[in-house]
Amino acid sequence: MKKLALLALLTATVFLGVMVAHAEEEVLFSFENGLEGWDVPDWAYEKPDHVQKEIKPSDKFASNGTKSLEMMAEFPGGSWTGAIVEIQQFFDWTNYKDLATDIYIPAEAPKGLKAKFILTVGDDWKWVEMSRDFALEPGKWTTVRADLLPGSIDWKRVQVDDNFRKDIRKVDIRVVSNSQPVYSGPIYIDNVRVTKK
Ligand SMILES: [Ca+2]
Repeated sequence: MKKLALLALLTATVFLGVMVAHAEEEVLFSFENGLEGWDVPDWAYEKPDHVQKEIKPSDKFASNGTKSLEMMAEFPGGSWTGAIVEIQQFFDWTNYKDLATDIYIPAEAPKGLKAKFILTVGDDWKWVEMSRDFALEPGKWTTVRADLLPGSIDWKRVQVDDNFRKDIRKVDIRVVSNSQPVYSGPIYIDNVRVTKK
């Protein structure tokens, strides 16, 4: 009987372990195999207030594995400018609670750059920006994280519900200089991930 109880306890422990593992993060893009489908949208090359120059895989910095996406940008200062990268892919994130990525700018880069996610959602391809942004710390990885749960207030002018979560069509990451700072150089993006509920 004691053996049975012990077996039951062991089984329960293993089961619990599996449950905990399920709550972990799931890496979507780590750029270990190139750009993995990420690109700069054509319109962003045509708009003068968009200042990304080129993107490529890099092994200079990584927050997951050994490689990341390097985006070169030239923020001139004096007005709003943004640098953007995008993946066009369908995602159903009904079973996930948040979306995150890590962004690195070199130690010699200025303070003041800010980053956020933008999603394209649903049949009408609605452009949905985050309602807040994350200040990038020179010389450090900064995690940009957005709540995906129903009722989330992380997204502008949209009701986050299961319809929103299950029909994501594009994910964009945008780094912005709002008049300040001036910066010409690389921005490294890695470890785009979602966390299970
Ligand atoms: Ca990586």
